[in-house]
Amino acid sequence: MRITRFFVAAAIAASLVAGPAGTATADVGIPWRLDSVHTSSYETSLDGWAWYKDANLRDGNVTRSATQAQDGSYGLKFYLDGLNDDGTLWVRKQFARPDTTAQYKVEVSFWVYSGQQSNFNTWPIFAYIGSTAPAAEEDFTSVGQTDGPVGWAKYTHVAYIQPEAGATFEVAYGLSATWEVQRDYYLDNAEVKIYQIG
Ligand SMILES: [Ca+2]
Ligand SMILES: [Ca+2]
Repeated sequence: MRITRFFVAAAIAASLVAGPAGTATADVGIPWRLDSVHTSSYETSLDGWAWYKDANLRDGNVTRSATQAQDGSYGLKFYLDGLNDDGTLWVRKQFARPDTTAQYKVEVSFWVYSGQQSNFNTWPIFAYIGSTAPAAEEDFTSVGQTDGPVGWAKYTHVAYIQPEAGATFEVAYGLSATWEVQRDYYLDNAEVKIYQIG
């Protein structure tokens, strides 16, 4: 995992305790105030999110689809060709910081649909918040696994942005192939919350 000055120690601890629908507890007592919420349900467009894959993924893409939706009628279909037994596919969007002199807390949440339940052969779900764009699986934080209970499950990741980190930051989420099959997963309803102190 790449750790830069972008993350403080508390951010690492928070990401470890933030699981599916989980709540980070590392910053209890800090008076975080919600500054803004950016919701993407993908009903008419990708809403500024663009998809990327790392060099290990044999093939893959992200398209809007009405096959499954957690909110509204459309979601994102992630198609992964896992025949390399490896590879990561994600969507990414850049956000501006309202005030570049203050520390911020950023939380991204999103929903993943699993069409089956499996006790093995689950695929890791990843999220990322950072000052530069992620390029490969090792840049991401694991936030859970696919194919738990059938249906939709929510995943959350939290990070902290230091004052010196720059005027913009990148948010990304997606999943990795770990099995030699081709699969579709549906994701929807991403929410990026930006908190300011005080
Ligand atoms: Ca939607
Ligand atoms: Ca991998």
